[in-house]
Amino acid sequence: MDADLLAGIAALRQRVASARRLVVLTGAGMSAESGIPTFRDAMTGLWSRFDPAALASEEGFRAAPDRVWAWYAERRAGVRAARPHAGHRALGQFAHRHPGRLTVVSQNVDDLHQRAGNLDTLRLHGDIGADRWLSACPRGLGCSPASALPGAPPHCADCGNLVRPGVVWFGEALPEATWSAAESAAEHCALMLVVGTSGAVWPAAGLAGRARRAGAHVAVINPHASELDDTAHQVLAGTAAAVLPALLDGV
Ligand code: BV8
Repeated sequence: MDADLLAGIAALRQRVASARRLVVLTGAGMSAESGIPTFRDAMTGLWSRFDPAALASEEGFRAAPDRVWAWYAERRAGVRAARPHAGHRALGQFAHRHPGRLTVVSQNVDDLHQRAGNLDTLRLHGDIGADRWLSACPRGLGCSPASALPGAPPHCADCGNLVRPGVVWFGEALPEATWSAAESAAEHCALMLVVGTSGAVWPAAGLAGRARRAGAHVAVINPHASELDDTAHQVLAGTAAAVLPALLDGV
């Protein structure tokens, strides 16, 4: 790590030690060092190969259910094969040492934070491991899954309703209780760490500004420039797996 980054970490460690409440807002970059591709990183980003609107939206799913289902099946396999890295573990151990002081708010749909010990992570965009019915059952009796054809999403034997991934797609509202808990955490924290997000997706990206306006010190941790750098008081140009342990371990 270069001298600037080390100095930035040393200064921020003081704030971590004194912050009664700390929020860590994470994005796809938090999972990158666990081998899960980010959305926008030019070389590996999923969206550099796919059109997000076509895949991560209800319209896209209705238009091509098998293609979208296959994309999620591939990503689910990647999440199952991934392991939390030292940055996830640093957050889980911090929460264990300081019960009630840390709130992890994640845009990620994987379960790496939970597997590292942050069981109460607020997952704004849902859970890629969960399934739910695409529509309410038209008969109001509850759908009965038929045996799925290979590569196709499961469907209801009676009404044809499709099963979809339990994630929040573009144009869909975030889960209300999770979102309001995230807003409240942002407004009542002394320090917000924004880790591994481009700040491109709303309303999640707005949490950083909300924390700053409420008086929190906001620090971005990202090896590249992001749309939230101007909102932050401090930008640490490093990766999640390297910076978080240096910042949190021993505090
Ligand atoms: C909604 C789940 C309304 C699916 C995802 C203003 C306000 C409100 C909405 C909007 C708005 N402006 C525009 C919108 C619409 C839209 C939106 O934000 N569009 C964008 C593209 C402009 N928002 C929505 O549609 C949201 N819904 O607003 O609904 C509503 C209200 C009421 C009733 C009905 C409707 C829903 C958005 C959620 C979409 N779902 N995911 C799935 O995963 O398949 S979003 C998707 O993007 C992921 O969740 C991802 O986490 C998220 C954000 O991306 P990032 O996490 O930032 O990832 P990215 O690749 O961009 O960046 C990675 C970063 O990591 C980079 O900066 C990189 O440098 C860094 N990095 C790389 N390696 C490392 C690293 N950092 C640290 N360490 C490393 N090693």
